[in-house]
Amino acid sequence: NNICVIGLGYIGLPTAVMFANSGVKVHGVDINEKAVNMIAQKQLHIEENGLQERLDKAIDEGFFTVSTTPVEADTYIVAVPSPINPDNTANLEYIRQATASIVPYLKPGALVILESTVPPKTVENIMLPELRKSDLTLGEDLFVSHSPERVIPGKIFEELVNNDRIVGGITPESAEKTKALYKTFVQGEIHLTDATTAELVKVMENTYRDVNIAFANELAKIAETIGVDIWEAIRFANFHPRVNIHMPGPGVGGHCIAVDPWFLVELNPENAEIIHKARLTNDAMPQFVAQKAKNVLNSVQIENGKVAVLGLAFKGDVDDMRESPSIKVIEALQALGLEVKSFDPHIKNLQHETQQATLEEATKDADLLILTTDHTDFKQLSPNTLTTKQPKPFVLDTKNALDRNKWEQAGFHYIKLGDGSP
Ligand code: SAJ
Repeated sequence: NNICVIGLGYIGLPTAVMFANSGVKVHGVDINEKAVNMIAQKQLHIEENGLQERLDKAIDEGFFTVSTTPVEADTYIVAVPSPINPDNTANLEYIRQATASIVPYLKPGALVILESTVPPKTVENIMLPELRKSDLTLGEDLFVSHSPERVIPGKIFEELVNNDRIVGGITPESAEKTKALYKTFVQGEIHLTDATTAELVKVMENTYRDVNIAFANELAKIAETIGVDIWEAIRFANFHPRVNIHMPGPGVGGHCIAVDPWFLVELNPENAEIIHKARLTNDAMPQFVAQKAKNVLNSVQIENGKVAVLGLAFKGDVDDMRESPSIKVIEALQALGLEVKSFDPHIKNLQHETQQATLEEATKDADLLILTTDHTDFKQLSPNTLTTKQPKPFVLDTKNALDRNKWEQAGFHYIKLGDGSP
């Protein structure tokens, strides 16, 4: 058995090297020539714990090759992006093109697996019409399934092995064949169903999280009006055995949780009411945070203040800025007339125009610091090593990530999202 993986991003590359490290011959394909060249030289174009060692091993042992076009293989795994358009409808062109690209190489008995998260019915309505253009017969000598990835960036390798998987086939045999393949390294349970159910399950999981975070953000705003620390309140509520409230924050980023709920809104707008409202609530958080910063500065008569935004990545300890709330916080602060500098130790190569400053440059003239990403580096930062402007600057913690005492002792005025401060 050998595998051709289409799409070498955050999911495709780790999955490819996992199979290769388990002794399966893998060929990886990406349309991004630069990424392909880098990978061929054992260089990473993405950051993920444990990826470098595993890629080195896969290539050194001769189990992993890469190119920009597909090759003949027994199994194809499609892991390409499924983003949303500016009008929040799904863009399935990459899925369609990736599927079309493998059709000329399909042999009798081939298995095609979709890993990308997609709106329910994508396998049926987008992939199968392309696959029917081959000489093979679906369900007879061409097997197709959806095996959505469920791994969290930062812990991808741990979760690839240990998480349960949901595998949905266009026929039971398609699902069985997929399960047998993933058993190579998956230690979690592999649950079998049909393709459309698997598509819905995956989108539901991320939507659950988005709605729950929107609920937490709503509670944070309510708590502020009555001077209660929402983080403490949520911690207490979650001692209840049937309560699991998520955490508030500056918004929801990443390419999954801020995207997938829109698939359900597009599918059935009349019934996706809470889902839609939750999306809008989370999308409004950057503006809320920026306005809170502005109000704090106004309360001490600072008009056109200087703000340092700490964190550009969409969440802690990753290097990924896709849909990052930090970028939207920066834009909202600028629209309110504030001058912004930003710093993120995980973002290299000036991936964004706002990433211009070092920590020192960003903070030395700042009237207010905003922590938007809970990187470990920020949690461990000693604030007394920072040169600060006088009178004492504010630090607005939107992730409950900083130690209040430490920052107050270093001469900052500490405030937190959702704790009733001004
Ligand atoms: N966030 C909050 N409050 C929380 C948790 C997260 O504001 O309590 C924010 C984060 O700061 C971030 C965003 O939500 O901006 C999303 O982060 P995340 O850690 O919740 O999720 P992702 O996007 O890194 O990964 C999710 C995971 N899905 C679920 O946990 C249901 C992962 O398992 C999926 O594989 C991944 O989406 C995906 O690829 O679909």
